[in-house]
Amino acid sequence: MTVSVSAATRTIRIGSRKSQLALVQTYWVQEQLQQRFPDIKFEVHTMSTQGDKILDVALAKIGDKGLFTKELEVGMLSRETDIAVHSLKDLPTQLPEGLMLGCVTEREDPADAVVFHEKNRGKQLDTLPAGAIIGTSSLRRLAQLRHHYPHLEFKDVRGNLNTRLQKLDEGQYDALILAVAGLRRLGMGDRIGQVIPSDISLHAVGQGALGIECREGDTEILDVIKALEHTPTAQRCHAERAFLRELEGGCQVPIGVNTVVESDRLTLTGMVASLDGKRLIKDTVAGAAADAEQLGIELAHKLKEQGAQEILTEIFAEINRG
Ligand code: DPM
Repeated sequence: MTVSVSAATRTIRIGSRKSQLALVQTYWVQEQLQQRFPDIKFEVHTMSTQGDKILDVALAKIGDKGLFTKELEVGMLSRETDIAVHSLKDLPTQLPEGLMLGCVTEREDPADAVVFHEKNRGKQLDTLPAGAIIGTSSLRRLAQLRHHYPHLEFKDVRGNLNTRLQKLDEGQYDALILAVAGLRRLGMGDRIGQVIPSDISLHAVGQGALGIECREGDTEILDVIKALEHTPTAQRCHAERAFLRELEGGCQVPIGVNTVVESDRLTLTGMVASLDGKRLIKDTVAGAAADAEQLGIELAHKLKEQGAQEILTEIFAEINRG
């Protein structure tokens, strides 16, 4: 691909969070771009986000509006940086005015994984003893796993991956639920004891993909980052994000998805669950991959017709109360 680059674009500044996972992801993007555009200088600028600072409050209670992304967005709007690399699942579906999702990279396995405490080696979720404590602060994971494994107990866990694994190893939990993608990117894929199949737990919208955000109208920069776009992943993620947006769910609600693109045809499955896991509404739509967003909207309407809105309204009330 040839992209003409003006003098002003000779340096592109990339905003990133400082966590180990964020940096691994950002350096990967930097390296991929550098290989394709040797004449441009790509600089990484790190920043702390609200989500990195508030570590003692359950995620669901601090709201979801760009907890891990806002400071990076301010950086782009004030022209301190030009682009930002995010775990796509942390990027809200509504972006601030003036910014856009410019690129979606190829997805890692989007599934969730179980990491077991050493004493539970060889076990799986269904063979853990009754009352075993599972660490997660994802309402999505909580609701679906409660639905399938009523014998398990769930406890909040916060902090970065290393902190969480340390708490597990210290014996505070019997097992943790974490994204396969994050563990693999940090070279800790060998700690995965079980990959949870999609018929048990649907993954989060955008899980396993990176999203590169940029300013609207910066066409040269957009052309540069588009070089890393993976079309089938982008189609899947645009369908998933349209589904979430249409349900008006933030990232901290029990909403899960699974998408497949094959021969330009996209199949999207989505679910909304109550926190106790007792009610779970799930359905599937399929159509042309080029109509990804439309399919996401269609699925949201299907779930609303089956009572998804009531479940979400209850959950928002519950979160705000407690
Ligand atoms: C969001 C959720 C979690 C992260 C909620 C969810 C997990 C929180 C938890 C929106 N962001 O998944 O239902 O379990 O306490 C996050 C991770 C990654 C990106 C870590 C993880 C890495 C994987 C990826 C945190 N954001 O989910 O284990 O790139 O998708």
